[in-house]
Parts: sequence; structure tokens; C-alpha cells
Amino acid sequence: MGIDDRIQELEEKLHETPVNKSTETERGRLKARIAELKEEKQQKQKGTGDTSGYAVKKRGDATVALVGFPSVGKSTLLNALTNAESETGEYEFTTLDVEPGMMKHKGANIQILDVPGLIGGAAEGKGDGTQVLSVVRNADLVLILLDPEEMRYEEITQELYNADIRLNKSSPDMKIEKKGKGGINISSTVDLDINEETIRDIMHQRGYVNANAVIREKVGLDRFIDGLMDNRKYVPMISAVNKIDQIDAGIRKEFKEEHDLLISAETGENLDELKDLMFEGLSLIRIYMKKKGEDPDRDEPLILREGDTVGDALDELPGDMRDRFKAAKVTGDSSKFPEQKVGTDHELMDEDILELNLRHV
Ligand SMILES: Nc1nc2c(ncn2[C@@H]2O[C@H](COP(=O)(O)OP(=O)(O)OP(=O)(O)O)[C@@H](O)[C@H]2O)c(=O)[nH]1
Ligand SMILES: [Mg+2]
Repeated sequence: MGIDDRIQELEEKLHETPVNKSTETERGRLKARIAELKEEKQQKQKGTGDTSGYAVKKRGDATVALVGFPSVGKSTLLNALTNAESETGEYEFTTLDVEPGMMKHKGANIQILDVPGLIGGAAEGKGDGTQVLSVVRNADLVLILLDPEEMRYEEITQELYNADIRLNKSSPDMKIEKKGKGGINISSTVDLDINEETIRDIMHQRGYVNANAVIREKVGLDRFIDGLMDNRKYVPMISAVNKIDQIDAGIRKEFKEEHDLLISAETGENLDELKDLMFEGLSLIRIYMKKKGEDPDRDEPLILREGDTVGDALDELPGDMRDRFKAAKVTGDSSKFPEQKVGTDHELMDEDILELNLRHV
């Protein structure tokens, strides 16, 4: 029996198992087994280079995957936001290959990948689904584009979930440490939505014999398994409803409550807002570099991520900056006062001005 058949068999079993406290351990076992088989499958695909046709090189400061069903307007949006000239059409599946484009916003180069229409069952490998999903898995942000006539939002998010992509979530707050002896110890700082026997059982199945599990979040079955697996991708997500030039005010309001933004790729409505939202969703920050006695360079900022430090800035710049580093002066939101002298550990913020004092080589 192939992996797909085994996964399907276990999923059917899981489906037939009623959801209640007494079946939790059994469900946990099934879910953990499914998770492992899926991981095995992903690894096999990687090994055979199955993704080659879609392996689009990541370029620029960050990569956004544009996801949506056929004809929602992905190509039209890509063309409106970037330098790309993607084919658009009134019929479905105009775009059959991943189409890249580069968007320049606030000094950052943001790569946008238009991935062809997701089809039902993509996570199970139907059609070109798996390759499409591997592009999404590797993106820094997912932009879900929706058509007001046919939203199908849950279908898309479910598809991505099945491909082990977790949208707008961070990894579970838990830590597991292997030990030499003593069996499995579980400690938690909060009440859990899962019993200890189930946790133990799932951990055994994952190959843990002696280990300490410290859980700091109210995890349930699925989230606990997520925390055990290495192949989960935690990706931020924006959902936008396109073609709003075609719908009236009353319905707009409804969409607005459910999604991040209403746009029109055709008329350009709210596209600037979308760009801002993407920049924010990617947690990008702009650092204006300054030479001694000169004005800061505001046209070509150094693009970093929230939480990055002066040390990270040095790593981003060409040359062996770390070896040459003597001191830095920072002016902006992260500094207590203008031209504060800081070291490599100092955390930078958006629009900081950074002056480096470097050793000559
Ligand atoms: N009214 C209106 N029509 C739009 C808008 N955006 C796209 N369209 C139209 O919708 C149709 C499909 O657009 P595409 O950009 O080709 O859609 P796609 O998502 O790339 O489709 P596939 O490549 O087949 O997956 C075209 O006829 C577009 O002109 C919009 O904002 N408003
Ligand atoms: Mg297209």
C-alpha cells in the first residue's frame, strides 16, 4: 500500500471515530500517525526533486505567495503591483506556471509569486497541487485573493492547513527535551485541552522514550501534534476581496468585517493600502544608513525584519562588516536620544538612522 492509501485509510478511521474524551487517546494516535506519514511523503517529494518545475528562486527582501482559485484576478493584481506582465483571461487556468513579479514599496523589493489556481485536493497531490503548495510553504507571507461572487475562503485555508501551513499563528509554546532516563515527564503552566495519557502516547509514537515536556499554552490535540512536528510552517496571511468595483456598498460592509481589505486590481482601488499591509505583514523595517557628516540615505534604505539588531544590519551589508565594527550611532524610535551610541546587540526599529563607525582595512 502506498503512502497516500495509508493516509487515506487512517483519515477514514479518524473520521469514523466519535469526538469525545474517551476516544481522545485513540484520535491522538491516529492524528500523530497521519502527521508522520505526511512528513514522510513531503521528504520523499523533496528527494525526487518533484518540485523542480516550480522551484522559483527567492529574490528581493521578502517573498509573498498570491493564492486563490482560478479567475479571481491574481494575474491582474500581479501586473498592477509589479513589473510583471502576466497573462490574464476570462477563462479559468490562464496561468499554469508560477509567475514571479517584483514590487517596490517603501524602498523594499518584495517578490510576489502568482501561484496557479488552487484546486480541490491540492494537499493530497491532485493536479499540480503539491508543487503549488511547496511554493506557498516557502513564502514569507500568504496573500489570499477572493472573488466576491465565489468566496471559497474556508476551502483555501483548509487546503493550506492540510499542507501543514499554519496561517497567522506562531508555533505552540512548548518545549521538549530528550533525557537519558526517567520516562516521559509532563509539566504545564496552564490547563491543557488534552490528557496526559494522550500526550505520552503521541510522544512515544514520535520516538520519545525519555523526555521532559514543558507546555506553556492551552494546547489541544492538533496544536500539540503541531508542536511535535518539524515540518509545520507558520506564515502570516492577508485576505483580500478583489473586484469590489462590481459590488455595492451593502455587501462591501459584510466583506469588510470578515477580511483584511477590499480591493480592485482593475481600477487600482486600495492597492496602496494593500502594499502597506504587505510591508507590515512581512514585519519589514527600513534603516536609513548615514555616513559621518552626511545626510541619511532615505531613497535606498537597508531592509531588515522587526527584532533585527545592529549586528543583523552588519551581516546584511556587503563586506566583513562585523570584523570592522567599532561602534554605531542610532537616531530614531529605538534610541533614547539622538545619536545614541550602541553596540551590535541593539534592536533597531522602522526608520531608524544608523551611522557605523568602522575600522579601515
Ligand atoms: N471587474 C473586475 N474584474 C477583474 C478584476 N480583477 C480581475 N478581473 C477580471 O477577472 C478575470 C480573471 O482575471 P485573471 O487576472 O486572469 O485571474 P487569475 O486569478 O489570474 O486566473 P487564473 O490564472 O486562471 O488562475 C479577467 O477577465 C480580469 O479582467 C477587478 O478588480 N475588477
Ligand atoms: Mg492568472
